[in-house]
Amino acid sequence: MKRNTLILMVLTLVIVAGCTLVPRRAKEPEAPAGGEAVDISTAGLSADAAAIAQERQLSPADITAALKTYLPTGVHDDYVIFASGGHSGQMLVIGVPSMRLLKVIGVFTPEPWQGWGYGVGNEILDEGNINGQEIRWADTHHPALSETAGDYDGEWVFINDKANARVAVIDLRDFETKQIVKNPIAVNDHGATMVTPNTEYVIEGGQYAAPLGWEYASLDDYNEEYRGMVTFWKFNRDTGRLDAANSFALELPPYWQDLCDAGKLVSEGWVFCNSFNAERATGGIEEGNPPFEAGASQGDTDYMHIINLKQAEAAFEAGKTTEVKGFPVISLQTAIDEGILYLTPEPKSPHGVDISPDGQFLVVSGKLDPHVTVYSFDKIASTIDAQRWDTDDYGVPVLALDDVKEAQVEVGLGPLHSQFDNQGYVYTSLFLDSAVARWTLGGDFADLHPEDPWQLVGKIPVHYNIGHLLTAEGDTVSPDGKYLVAMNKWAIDRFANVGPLLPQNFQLIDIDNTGEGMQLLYDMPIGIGEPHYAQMIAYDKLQPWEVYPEIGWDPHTQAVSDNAVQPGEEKIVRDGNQVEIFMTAVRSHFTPEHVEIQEGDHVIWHITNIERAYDATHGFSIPAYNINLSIEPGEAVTIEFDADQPGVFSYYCTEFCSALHLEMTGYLLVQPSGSAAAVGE
Ligand code: RUQ
Ligand code: CUA
Repeated sequence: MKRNTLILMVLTLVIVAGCTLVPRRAKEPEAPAGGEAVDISTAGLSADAAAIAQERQLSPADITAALKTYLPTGVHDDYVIFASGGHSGQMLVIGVPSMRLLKVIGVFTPEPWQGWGYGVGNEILDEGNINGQEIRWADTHHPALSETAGDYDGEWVFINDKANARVAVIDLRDFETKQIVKNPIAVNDHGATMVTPNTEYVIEGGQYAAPLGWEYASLDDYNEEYRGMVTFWKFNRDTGRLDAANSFALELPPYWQDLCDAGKLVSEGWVFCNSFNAERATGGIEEGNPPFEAGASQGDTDYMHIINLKQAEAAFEAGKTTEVKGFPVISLQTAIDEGILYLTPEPKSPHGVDISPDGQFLVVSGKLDPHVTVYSFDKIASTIDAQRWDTDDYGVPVLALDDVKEAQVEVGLGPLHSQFDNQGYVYTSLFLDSAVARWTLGGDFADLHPEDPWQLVGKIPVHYNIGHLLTAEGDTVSPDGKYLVAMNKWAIDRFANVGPLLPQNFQLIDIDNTGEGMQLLYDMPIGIGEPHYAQMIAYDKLQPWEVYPEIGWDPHTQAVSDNAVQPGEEKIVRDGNQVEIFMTAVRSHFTPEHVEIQEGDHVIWHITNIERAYDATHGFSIPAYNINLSIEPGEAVTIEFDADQPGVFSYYCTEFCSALHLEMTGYLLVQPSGSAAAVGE
């Protein structure tokens, strides 16, 4: 660390003192230079560095940014981002500060490198089918890392599919998707996924209202028939699965619920969801109605939903539910009667509600209001206790804004989402300003900024049109500060032109130099979809396996498979027209290398990678049969197919695993039915 600081100071001084720099482009505010001049030779620094910097026209800020993000070979990142893969339906894993893409995890979409959906994973992908229709893409929005006591624990990560209201579970022991659930009562979602502080529940809030179960109803009956919802999926850590039998939903008014967040510490046991279109506009521009964009922003306020999850859980356990498509739903009336649901106004067309690390403050930004509005949980609780409220058209209690508001802070144009650090600062994305605003919390955080709680204290431009942003451990009870990533919707001129469809731009920002502003460090193009949200966890909290724990491991059950094949036990067993193949893979051969069967056979093929070496993965593909597997060290897989195509098919290993990798192959010979060979002549 000390050496880095020294190098940084030296380089800064060399550049400032010795070079005439030609600015190539508009620059961010530069990092301040400082310290005493140091002799380059005693610092052990190459004298060429200044020349390189000059030749590449690097400013002092560029050099500090490079030094802060560069990792020498073999050095690991301090943080890992789990980002939504947007339309790709996948999860991106990115190192910080290097911003290197470490992995794309196959989730809702088949992924060939991981062999996800080409013989393995198909049953999990099928869990996400809708009425028998295969859905093999997703609009992933919000990943959520599992938490213990409000802190990321590095064990699981969840993500939603907005387009189809589905939730996926990824196990961080092997970074593989284990489950997909389709929400039975909603066809799309948005306020997902968020977890309660001990990951008891994974929250899935809806968005565009529809009759529950998405049965047909005329838009003329919108107020009566259309509904919002939030679903609480019970997570079972022992099985590593969402447990539908212990999950339930809450019927909500047909306001378009947007994003949710779980309360923590003082607000633990509560869930908050913002909404837009409290106007209940139903669109129809083609019939002369106001378009949604106008109709849904006519009013000055929308509604934040305040949900007493403990009460909801009690109502569910007491059986105070009705069933929609076989799924238990707490009706709106029950939610009112049981004290489960409350509303309070929020400035128009907000996007998101974010809860401060102490659980006390709820931050909401109206996209069309230059302020963030901060609510106090204490005030919400005391207003509810005092039963001081009006009601909306459905009879839901509405708490007056003045009763529950703590502060409003003017931050800039188009505020969307907020994140927190460990210095009492909040960072709010400004979509219209293309900037990140930094402002101060009050309350218990006021000690950190006694002179100016609830004040805007800085802004940094980003490029361009930022949506979400994330800070290190930013959704936990103890954020780390240090880094912020702006998730920008538009890149425009930041990267080489790759045609009219441009990548998203993740910008890494140093927020650790408190009091000295924020520094833009790095631009990372995301050329795979639009990742809406991401979370950043300390790398040392992750404990992934290097190889599967034992030979013959089934990643789906996370136990040794009954179908594991030990070396020496390879065989081909025929039973009628069913052929079962027991195969091992090890550098550089499959055993067996000849598989001769007959057209029409049903094939069950078990393969175990018997390697114990780190990184000794083998692939396995069969042409024309759409089979492509990745078999990691220790892993056992089983595939099944009907041998409906006669001919000669060379299967081979698709990972360059060794010097004799090309020889890691074999023949699948499928005799045509009725041929001499097939009838055994
Ligand atoms: S939203 S800014 Cu889905 Cu969280 Cu996109
Ligand atoms: Cu195994 Cu290539």
